[in-house]
Amino acid sequence: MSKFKRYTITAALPYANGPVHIGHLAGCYLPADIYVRYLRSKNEDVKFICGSDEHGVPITIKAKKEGITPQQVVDKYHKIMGDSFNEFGISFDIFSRTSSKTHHETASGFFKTLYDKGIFKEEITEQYFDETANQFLADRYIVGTCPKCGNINAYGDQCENCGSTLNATDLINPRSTLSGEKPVMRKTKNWFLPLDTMQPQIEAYIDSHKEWKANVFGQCKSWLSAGLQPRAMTRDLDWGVKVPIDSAEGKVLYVWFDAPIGYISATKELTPDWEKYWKDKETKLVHFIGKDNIVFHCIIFPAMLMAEGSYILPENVPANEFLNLEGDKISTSRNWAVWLHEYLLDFKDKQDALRYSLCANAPETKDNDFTWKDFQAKNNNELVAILGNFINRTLVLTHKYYDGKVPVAAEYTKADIILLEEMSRFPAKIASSIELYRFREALGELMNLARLGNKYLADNEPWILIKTDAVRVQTTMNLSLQITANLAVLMEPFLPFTSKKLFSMLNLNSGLKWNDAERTDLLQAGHQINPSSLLFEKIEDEAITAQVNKLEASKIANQTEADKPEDELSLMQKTAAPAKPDITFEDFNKMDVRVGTILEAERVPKTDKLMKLLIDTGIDKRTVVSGIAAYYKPEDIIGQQVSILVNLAPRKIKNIESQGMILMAENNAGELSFVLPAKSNMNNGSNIK
Ligand code: B3M
Ligand code: ZN
Repeated sequence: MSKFKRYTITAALPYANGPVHIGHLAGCYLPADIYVRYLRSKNEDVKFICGSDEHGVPITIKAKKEGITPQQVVDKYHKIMGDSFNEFGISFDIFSRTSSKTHHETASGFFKTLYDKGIFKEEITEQYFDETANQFLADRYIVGTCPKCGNINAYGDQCENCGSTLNATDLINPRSTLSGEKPVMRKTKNWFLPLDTMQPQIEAYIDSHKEWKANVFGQCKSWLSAGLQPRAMTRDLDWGVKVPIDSAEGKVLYVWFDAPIGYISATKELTPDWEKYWKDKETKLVHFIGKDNIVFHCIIFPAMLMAEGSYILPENVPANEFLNLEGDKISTSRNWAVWLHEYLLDFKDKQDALRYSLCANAPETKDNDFTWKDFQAKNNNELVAILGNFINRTLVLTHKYYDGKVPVAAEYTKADIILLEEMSRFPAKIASSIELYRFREALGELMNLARLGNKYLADNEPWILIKTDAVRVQTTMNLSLQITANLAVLMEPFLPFTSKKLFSMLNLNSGLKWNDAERTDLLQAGHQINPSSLLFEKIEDEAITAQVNKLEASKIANQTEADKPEDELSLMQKTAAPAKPDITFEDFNKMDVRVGTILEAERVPKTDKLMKLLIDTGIDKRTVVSGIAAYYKPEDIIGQQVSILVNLAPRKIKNIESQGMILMAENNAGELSFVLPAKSNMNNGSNIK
């Protein structure tokens, strides 16, 4: 298949501070699992590595909140996560944890190697310190305004709004999340990875991977062009892997130093042969992650591996974007999530329905939205009506006409020969999409094979022909059964539970592999199949309404929450974002802003936010796509005056050319309002300056 002899596939180590939700699944665990199951089916040598990330501030913050120790937090969530992944069919070869002895030894050994090689810059710097809590404030212990995008709730290590990696000292207006107080500066010694001096090597590495997904490559390039900065690999905290040098009393490794080494320690725990999977150039190392982890996997971890010197580097990092839920960002603190362990209780034995809908809707190239209605539609209109329907008809007719024995195919018609050819092309088609990490496309092809089967049955109508041409029906049913057998093989990575059931109904060896599906005779004439049952059940409205109500309840609880006296953080939300850097009058003058009037308005189909507007600008009439649909109804804004930037270069949005931009005011809650002239006698085309 490629120049590689074996594969090391990792999925991001989830923080053991909460259960798994559908955003995690769609972001990395499901695509990783599909990829690995496919590789196994291709008989590749593969190790699928994961475990829980048990260090770092997210854990200690959670412990404080729940009034238990960090160890109790990680024990609790390591188990919940591991069990639910397992029940959902995420087929890790190991789900380890970073509190393990092997991990502590491996991570501290790795640090020591870099230290002994003189890689780190040892520096005394001023770091934020909370005098009330008597503690240094690293990473998530501190929030403040992001210097890049103005988000007022950026963390000390990362801004979740714009994705920038930050140092705590970059934050404007910092606040301790422990006491809410303004921290003071205090001197402390830390060890820095000199990403600045390593930039040329890192840049060469990234540039050798132009095949990476555009979102991943693009993010890397933008960090590189901003210029890499040295980054502290140690922290003044007490929870984590102790820094293995004498002068580092009371310090631990930065969680993003130890966590990726967790992949290595887990492999060590899995197999004594672990070095093959990490040090042999013929091993392909692929990290599946969500987009907020890109910099750590594409820049910082490779830099650590380069500095160490004996390891291979990640060959690909196919990060996904985010999955939203019912139009809103998934949020643990607001309980706006579909929790996997709850899904597994509410939808017994329906793992594949969720696997299907998350894969069909995976946020591969942009953020996507999960809605319960869409989940129901995907199950009922696709799994039941296309895939299930084809297989069910085939199996039922086989039992009815032939007592469950595969009939002999008689003579092939021209149409049969075309069908056989088409069938045999599916394994390669699906494989090539999977190998390019295009799992939605791959799943779409799998469904096309079922569609092909449905069409074949509809064209040949065996249920009518049985009365007049029984011999012809034998051939039709034989071929339909062959398609069914191929589906059982090819669906395994996506729908492993259904595949298993189907293999057993077909009384077929589930050890069949991917390339077997290139054949069109997996079921021999005379082979006895087992009694069949429905592979998928319809999901009724009641089940969906119950889930929607559950979310509604979270929303109401959050609103009541909002009525409570404001805490420090929400007060900060009321403050305006800081001003952007100065521009010259010439810069300003480049913008041509006019008064215009909305002539027509309609929602852009299949989007929540977008509206297509026709605007009279006084100069011309033009189309503008604007993200206002959540705040205005089309019928309410026809005739509305607006301010419009008319010399913004046209750009395509959802395939519509947008020629300009409507200026909107946005408050801290994200609500939008038109910005209009205060007098009514401003004709279209009036300059705004
Ligand atoms: N625990 C971050 C996260 O869950 C982190 C991933 C570590 S992968 C080495 O978003
Ligand atoms: Zn930001």
